[in-house]
Amino acid sequence: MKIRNAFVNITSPGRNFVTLKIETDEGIYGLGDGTLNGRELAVASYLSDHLIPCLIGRDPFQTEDIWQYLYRGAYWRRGPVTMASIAAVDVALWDIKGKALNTPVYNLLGGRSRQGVMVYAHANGKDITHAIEDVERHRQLGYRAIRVQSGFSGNKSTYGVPKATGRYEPAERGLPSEYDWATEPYLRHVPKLFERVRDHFGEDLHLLHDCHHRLTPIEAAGLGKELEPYHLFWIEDPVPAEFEEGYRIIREHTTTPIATGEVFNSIWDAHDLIRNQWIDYIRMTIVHGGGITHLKKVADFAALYHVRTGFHGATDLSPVTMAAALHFNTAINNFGIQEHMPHSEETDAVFSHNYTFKDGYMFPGDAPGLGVDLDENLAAQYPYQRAYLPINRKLDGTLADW
Ligand code: KDG
Ligand code: MG
Repeated sequence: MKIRNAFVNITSPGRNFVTLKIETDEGIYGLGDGTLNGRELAVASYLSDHLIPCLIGRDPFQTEDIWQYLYRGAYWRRGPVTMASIAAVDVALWDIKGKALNTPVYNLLGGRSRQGVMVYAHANGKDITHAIEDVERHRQLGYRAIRVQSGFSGNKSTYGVPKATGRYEPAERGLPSEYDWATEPYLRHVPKLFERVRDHFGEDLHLLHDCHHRLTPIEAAGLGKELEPYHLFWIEDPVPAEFEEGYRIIREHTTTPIATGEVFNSIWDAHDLIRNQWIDYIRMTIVHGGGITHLKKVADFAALYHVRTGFHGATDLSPVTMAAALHFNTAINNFGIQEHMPHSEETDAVFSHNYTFKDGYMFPGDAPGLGVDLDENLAAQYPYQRAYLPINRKLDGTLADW
């Protein structure tokens, strides 16, 4: 079998997605996600202008060799644009392989290691009372693990809470919005939030929280310590993670588990975090981490250090990535949890899929390959729209991490 052609689809059914379709001379095709929130067109160009010409005529079964060719062959390694592009190719090839062998991708990665993939939902509210109502709503939908974020006095807005009613979607159309940020009221608020939530729901629910890169190591260490009585499943991204050593300080002060890595794109972003056991969960997922081929190595390396996966699963990761993650999570031993932020109806109509949700678990389905398809006619009705993630400034105007 040979790769005959490949092209990039950009569509915006509610939000932007970049999808690579690779076609073979035997009529089988595969899909890969290359969406990079706010920088979509850079990946589209990397794929169309630089990778696709190198793929034509290759054997799509050679996932390892093609991955090495694209990674080492570029000379310029790593970075989110490069690695999302390589991921799009890699995932499309695994999809082709599964279809050609008439088996779901999880069978190519080790077969079933579990019955279902535990997922966590997002609950939020403009204050603690509304957040508790939203936790209850998600509990009734069957979720056993829930991330909780709420607004608080002292900051007009915060990460994870919508400005108005409706679903939370961080990317906004047009140029980047600017929000203000003050750490002190946040640090006073979060322990009160989890005290109330635990008090209301008891111990029989996994609770998670995303700090979204906004703290310093010593602030995060203090927060982790204050949250210990509420037994969180994790706090996520307590500090900006490019400085891995910062996690040592957090680790030395608290037993609250730590998750990070949604912005990572290579094992070399997480190597020290894992081998020093400074984190408990690695969140780098398939689209931003170079695809299934690289993530399998990352997960196997992490397993040696008791680090489990907790893949990013926000709406800016397309249904193709969700499907790939569910196959992956079904197969590996050191799976921890998977984030689940359901896509809009428009997105699900463009990307029909076999994966399902029931009682807090998701299932990849047994269709050959990934079990996702792209309706290109429908996709064409939603042209690309420029959109960005927001910017944060401290109250005196200093630019801060969002
Ligand atoms: O594109 C950025 C979002 O995916 C990110 O802000 C979502 O932090 C996030 C999460 O944990 O889902
Ligand atoms: Mg996050």
